[in-house]
Amino acid sequence: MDYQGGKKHGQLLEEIEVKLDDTNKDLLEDDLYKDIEDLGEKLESFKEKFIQFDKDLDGVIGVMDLKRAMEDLGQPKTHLELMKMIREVDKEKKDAINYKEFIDMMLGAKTTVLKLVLLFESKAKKDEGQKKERPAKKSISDLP
Ligand SMILES: [Ca+2]
Repeated sequence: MDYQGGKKHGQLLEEIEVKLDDTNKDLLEDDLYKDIEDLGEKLESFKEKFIQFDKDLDGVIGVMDLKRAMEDLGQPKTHLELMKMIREVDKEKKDAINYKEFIDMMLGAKTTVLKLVLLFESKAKKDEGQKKERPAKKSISDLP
């Protein structure tokens, strides 16, 4: 989260964490999810992932957020690919993924590209252990 330091960013981050914590609390009490093992821990990690992907911290993962997040992961995608990834998850058809949709995706049975990326990334992080490197692959095709 070293992307855009400064006071404003810190405040936004705090605000969104409070908001997502509230949603997590509601979800923990939701009958729909009561059978899921370690739900609290899972929701906590989903919250962190969501924030990692919501680059501008406005509460939804839009196409520009996803573009930057995928670049951070060293997996740049075309606009079309990004839109496809979002539309797989975006039930409200707003061309962005809100937190509830994100949770439904992570807990749901459906396999989406974004979910695969997240699962793969978690595993890669574990395998990587202490080593911390930020892939910064950019190419001419990524220019707007
Ligand atoms: Ca956003």
